[in-house]
Amino acid sequence: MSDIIEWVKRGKLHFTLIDPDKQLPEAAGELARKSEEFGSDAIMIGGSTAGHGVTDAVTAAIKQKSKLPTILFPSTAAGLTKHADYIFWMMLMNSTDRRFLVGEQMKAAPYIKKLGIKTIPMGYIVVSTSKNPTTVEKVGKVDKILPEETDKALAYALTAQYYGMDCIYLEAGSGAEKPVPDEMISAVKKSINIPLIVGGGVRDSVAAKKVISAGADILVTGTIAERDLQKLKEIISSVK
Ligand code: 1GP
Repeated sequence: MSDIIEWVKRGKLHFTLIDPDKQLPEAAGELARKSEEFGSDAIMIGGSTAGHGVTDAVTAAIKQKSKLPTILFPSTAAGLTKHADYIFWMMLMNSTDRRFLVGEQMKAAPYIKKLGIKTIPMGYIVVSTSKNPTTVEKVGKVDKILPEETDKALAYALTAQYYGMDCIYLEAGSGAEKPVPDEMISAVKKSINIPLIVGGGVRDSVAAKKVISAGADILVTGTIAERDLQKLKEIISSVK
């Protein structure tokens, strides 16, 4: 069992996502320091295109400035680094591309063993809440889950749980127009018995509160952390 099961026993959590392609190492370190000061619980590191070089430099800088656990959230096997504490060992459950089900994982696995990074098995489910598809929808070639298709999201979440995943991530995609709907979050939370992470499109404390009240154990925010530190602070307070 991975550490995430223990972490959620502390209460509702907030994770800050840093995209190594959008932040220089020094700025990323500073953002991690601020996130820790505001009460965030972990730093996720990843992006749709981030490769080894930038991930390595950014993660090392984050480790220098913050004591928070670092969790890789890579889109491909290229986004690995020895500096991270953990990796979300993801299967993009609703991908139609073998690459995101087992292909990239197979490339990464031997390195994970060598580097000794702890894995957190995760069922990653991307929900289509935006008119214009988000990057993860396009890159991941998703079997679309529309906001009203709660049963479909639920079926994917249960599938992941029965595979033995330690958590589910219901994701609207970075920069999504709207977060995952409350009804979907509640329905998934009621049906699973592993931690539920929710992210994508949360830009203020009102939206954050809704996601947490609906049943998310962990809220992830990325874009707002890059744009507005005051908003990030308010979001983290509303989660706590
Ligand atoms: C991406 O859900 C996260 O996995 C973050 O999304 O950038 O919209 O906060 P935002």
